[in-house]
Amino acid sequence: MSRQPVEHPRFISLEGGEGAGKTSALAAIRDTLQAAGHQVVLTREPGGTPLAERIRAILLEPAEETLAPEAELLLMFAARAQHVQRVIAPALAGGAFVVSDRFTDSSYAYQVHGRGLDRSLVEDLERRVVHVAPAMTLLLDLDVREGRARTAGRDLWPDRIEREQDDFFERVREGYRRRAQAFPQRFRVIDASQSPQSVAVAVAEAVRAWLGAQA
Ligand code: Z5A
Repeated sequence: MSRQPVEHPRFISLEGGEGAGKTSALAAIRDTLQAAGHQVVLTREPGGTPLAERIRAILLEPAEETLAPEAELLLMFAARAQHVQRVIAPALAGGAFVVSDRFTDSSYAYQVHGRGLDRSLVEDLERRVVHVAPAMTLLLDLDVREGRARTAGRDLWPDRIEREQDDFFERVREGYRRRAQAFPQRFRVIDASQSPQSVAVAVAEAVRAWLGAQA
């Protein structure tokens, strides 16, 4: 069935490039929602269910055989279909807030802008497979080199996507910025070059303001 994904009022996604600081931002979102009395389910993509985590391993483990961009996209959506049906939709139906570390915007940023795949292919998969969208997306925006410098010490064995060159990640960043411009109601862009504490404060303020506007 093909239909536009519907924004769910308790669904939040977090996006950004490598090293943007999603880990502490996620904690700030969770803490803010819990402080307001809400039940929160934190999850991530690709992954979020045992089977989807196995697909994540295929996607991220470096392999001799090059993964075709189309295969990469379809694996992202295979994991997403499983994630939506097994975790996200049941949690939303049960009244919880769902906070996903990455969602469909990642596929537009990485597979459309980064890899150069046709946007209509992703739009079609989104309409046919996903059917749900976040009502708020926090984008941690950061200079590509700064982000990569942050993770350089940690990633002794960079994953398959982290092995891409800077120009790939520049296209990804530009892709995110264009999505934020195209969907200003949904996106909140956070300057991720600030200290972790300042990013956490900015994230918490954005979530509180959003909750206030919804009430
Ligand atoms: N992907 C895709 O292509 N298509 C899709 O549809 C989806 C995903 C869903 C896996 O995602 C990959 O999948 C990802 C996109 C692709 N590929 N890449 N590259 P992931 O989210 O698991 O991977 P990631 O983005 O590479 O995660 P990351 O590098 O760990 O980023 P992060 O979570 O934002 O970083 P962090 O762990 O919070 O922080 C990284 C380091 O920076 C750490 O040492 C921190 O202490 C430090 N840090 C954090 N914040 C700061 C500040 N403010 N100042 C200084 N240092 C900081």
